[in-house]
Amino acid sequence: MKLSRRQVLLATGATVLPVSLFGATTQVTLQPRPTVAKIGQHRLEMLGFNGSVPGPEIRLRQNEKLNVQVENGLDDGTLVHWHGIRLPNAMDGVNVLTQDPIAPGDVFNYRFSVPDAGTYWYHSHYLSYDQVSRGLFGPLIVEESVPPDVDRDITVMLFNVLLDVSGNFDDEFRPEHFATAGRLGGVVTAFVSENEVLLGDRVRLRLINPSLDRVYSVSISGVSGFLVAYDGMPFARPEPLSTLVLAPGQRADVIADVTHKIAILETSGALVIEMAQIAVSGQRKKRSRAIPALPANAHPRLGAIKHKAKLVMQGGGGGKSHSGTATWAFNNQSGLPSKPLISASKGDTVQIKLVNDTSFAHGIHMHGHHFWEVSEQGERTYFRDTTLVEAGDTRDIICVLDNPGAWLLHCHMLSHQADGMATWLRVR
Ligand SMILES: [Cu+2]
Repeated sequence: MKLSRRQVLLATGATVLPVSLFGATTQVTLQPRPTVAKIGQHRLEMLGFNGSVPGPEIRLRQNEKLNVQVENGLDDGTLVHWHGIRLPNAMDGVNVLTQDPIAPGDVFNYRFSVPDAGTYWYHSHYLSYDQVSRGLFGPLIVEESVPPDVDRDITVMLFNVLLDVSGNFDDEFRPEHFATAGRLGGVVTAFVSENEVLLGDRVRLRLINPSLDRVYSVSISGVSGFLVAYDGMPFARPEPLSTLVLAPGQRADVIADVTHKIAILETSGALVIEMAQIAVSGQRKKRSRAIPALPANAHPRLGAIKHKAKLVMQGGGGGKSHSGTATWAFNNQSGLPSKPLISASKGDTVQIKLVNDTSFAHGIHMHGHHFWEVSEQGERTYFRDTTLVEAGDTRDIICVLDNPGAWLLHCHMLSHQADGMATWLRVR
């Protein structure tokens, strides 16, 4: 189900106003509740927003306002986080740092505007290792003021589930799920928002990895085109499309021309798994114009580096010992510390050295900001909100902390976060 701005406004009886004059508001209700969901060929008892996995696609234009009423239909508390959106801290949906959980039966209204165009997503951020793995996530699409010239705009969410011996959804977390690469399900699939295209169509594919722990190596057959953005943020120059590595939380935008039926393939293991197919139902004349870069989002202005910090990832199976109290730790501390990793003034530029001293990869996500990944040669490269640091690797990131509040910095392998990998940044 896709909720466009217009449909939502019509459904709520609101008036559509020109964005440039008043700034339109999109009103959405999200109700997390138990749901029977179709995952691959399986019908499974899970959780969903508004009865579906993924939850409804929320779509609005850059700089518009979003009002989301969350009505908790679960037996547990819940919270919703808007991954990658630069929003006021109080709307970030993080337990302890920004709000208390929404109790069963209670309602909470999230209100914020969306300053950056691109591909984002929303998900539960309370008991998230459990609630996200059960299906509480959905796409959040922010359209450019002038969208690129494409025939179809298709969302692709990569997901997997673990089944028990009876073929039901396996909701158990075992110690090895927390202490290794995570809880990786054998049913690997992709939810695509459209099932048919025409040969010659120019398509935008928005790939999102909402999975609990799994890193995908994705290749896309049947198209010829370019990679144009990571984590919502456009590249100055589109890059040739090759295999895409997406850690939990990460996104990639592709613009490409259809040359054959499309297959979304997972290629990280020995087996190639076809996660989804998009059929061809006819033909149109192919565009001759080159695929353009997306319009840039506003980047923060870099200053001299005011704070330098090191974040050492520790623990896990086969890992060295540390003095944290759980399986994993950051800087010898498991779970959210009382003091932030960095306490900055608004606008400070900071550098964080991410050191992976474990035997597993970690996808580190910063809330409320994007940051630059820095190459080994010391050059700023991609502007992202989640960075994958492989076992034994080190990566510097540089960030302008320009959004006041208390912001979580954590591993987005949510099994790792649940078992120790979280810290935070303070911006005053
Ligand atoms: Cu991790």
